[in-house]
Amino acid sequence: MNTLTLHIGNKNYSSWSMRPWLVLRKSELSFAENLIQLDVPGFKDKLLALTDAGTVPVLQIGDDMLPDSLAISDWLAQAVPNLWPTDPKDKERAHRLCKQLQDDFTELRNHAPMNLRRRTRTKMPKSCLESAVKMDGIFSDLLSEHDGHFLFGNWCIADAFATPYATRFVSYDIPRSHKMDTYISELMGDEDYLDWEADAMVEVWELPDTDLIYGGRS
Ligand SMILES: N[C@@H](CCC(=O)N[C@@H](CS)C(=O)NCC(=O)O)C(=O)O
Repeated sequence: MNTLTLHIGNKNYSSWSMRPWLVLRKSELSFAENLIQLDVPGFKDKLLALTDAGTVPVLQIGDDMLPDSLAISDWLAQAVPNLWPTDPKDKERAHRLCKQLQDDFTELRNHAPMNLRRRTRTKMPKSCLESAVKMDGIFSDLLSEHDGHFLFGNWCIADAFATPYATRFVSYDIPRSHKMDTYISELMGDEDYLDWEADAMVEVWELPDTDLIYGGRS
């Protein structure tokens, strides 16, 4: 197998980067990581030097560059078994859910940006809370339908895609069902997640616009 390097953004803020990083950890493939500090002068040029997408994450496979968290996860699932559910219907549903987690829930994403160091109890806007309720419903139904602690029973790529959202519920103290809360604790107690979080906690870079959203540090 070619050498793998995952190019990522700041661990405190880059929700997109966290997903394939978790998938890579679960794949047990060895990989290097290259962190590019986001939103500082010259950062976009560095991203565009990797791929035309101009975004992270990017998986470097030998000399090839693969952008997009879901494309990277799909590539890894081809290389390593069991990263998607084994049941074909569940596999298809898990894939569709990942796409939805990429494209939908805009209100939740915009009003509650991932910020692992953040803890606030400020009341969030109605549209954000509605988006959260919708996600809680989808996740709770899947958890009820499957045995095990994860959306489709065993851990799969959909759980990696859910993890940055889990942190938002905690950072912004967003109301949730008991089932959702238990699931969030599972994701945020995961040893690979905790390694990522530990790195985020000691990062020195701050994005004031994100840190100050909804009342600043509290
Ligand atoms: N659909 C892409 C989105 C990636 C994305 O938007 N990444 C953000 C980092 S969290 C980024 O690179 N932002 C820099 C920019 O857009 O200039 C994926 O799933 O990887």
